Amino acid sequence: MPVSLSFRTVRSGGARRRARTLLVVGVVLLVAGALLRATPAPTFAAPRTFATGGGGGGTVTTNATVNLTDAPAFDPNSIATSSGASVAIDLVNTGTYTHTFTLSSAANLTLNRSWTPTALDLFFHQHVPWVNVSVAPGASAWANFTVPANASGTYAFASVVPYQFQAGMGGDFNVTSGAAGAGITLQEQTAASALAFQPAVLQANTTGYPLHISVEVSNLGSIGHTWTLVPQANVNLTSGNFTSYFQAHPPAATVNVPTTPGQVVWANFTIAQAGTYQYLCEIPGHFAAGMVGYLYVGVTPPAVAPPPSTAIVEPILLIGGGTLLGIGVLLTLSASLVGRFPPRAPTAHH
Ligand SMILES: [Cu+2]
Repeated sequence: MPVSLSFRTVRSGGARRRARTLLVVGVVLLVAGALLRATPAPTFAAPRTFATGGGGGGTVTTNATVNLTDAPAFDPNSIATSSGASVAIDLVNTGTYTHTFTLSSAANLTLNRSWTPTALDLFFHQHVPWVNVSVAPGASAWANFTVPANASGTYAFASVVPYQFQAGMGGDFNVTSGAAGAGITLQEQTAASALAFQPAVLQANTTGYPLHISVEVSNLGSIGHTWTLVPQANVNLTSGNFTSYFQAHPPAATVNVPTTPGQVVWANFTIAQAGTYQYLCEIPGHFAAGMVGYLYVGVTPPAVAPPPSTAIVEPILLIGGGTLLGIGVLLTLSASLVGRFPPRAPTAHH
């Protein structure tokens, strides 16, 4: 069960009406955004749809952007999702050649780069691809499809334009079996006036793995951020080593946090095992300034975890209260010694 999170907002009384209007506008934008996101229009090829067989948890979606370059290569060349997921991949051809995104339906069958273009075509005739989208130079297209419920393993994708795959334009589509865990949703925001995540602690309790998690991220301010999750449990990166770590271990999820108020972005990923998963902002300097947090999956956050906002407020209240109490005690003591409270001013003598 996801932990319920609340945010305390301080507003001046005069701004309350405007805040309420913004709230209504925000909700409307949120709903509109969700509807738009749910139905990305394919611009090139109709999506292939597969029956999921029902069952499982809520609808899990995987949204990804893949650049098709003239290297030739897919960037990124690895996509992670789960069985039964609704997948929407924005294919962006950044080059001057036509490229295809052709995704094998055969699990754990590696395509061989030494195959001729004819051999590659033959493979895709024998294993009808889940997706086969051709993208013209400078154009973009959607690959929309549902991963079959019984899918699991690595599915290769390639560009079938002759000699592009042979030159390196291939990648892996990794499907985690989603049979055990249902999906859960968490909310995350980046702060308005500080380099911080609110909250800096997220918690997901589950009894089954893999667990599909969707984190809805939005921005309380206008500075660009990323929400980037480490792929391994119990890894504690520093601002000095996270870049090199991610080069060796691609993030489990990374999204650019919108700077438009009310706009949200979803980070969807699958967690395979219990543990503590660190997340951070990749914008240079932000992690060092404090943009880091922890997602606790199936484990209880430690008492010394990065404190929520109330934990910061309480010590201040305690210190403030203690100070007032101390002043009161001193005044009472002085009053008992002088006999007046406050003591009579010297000029008041007759
Ligand atoms: Cu940031």
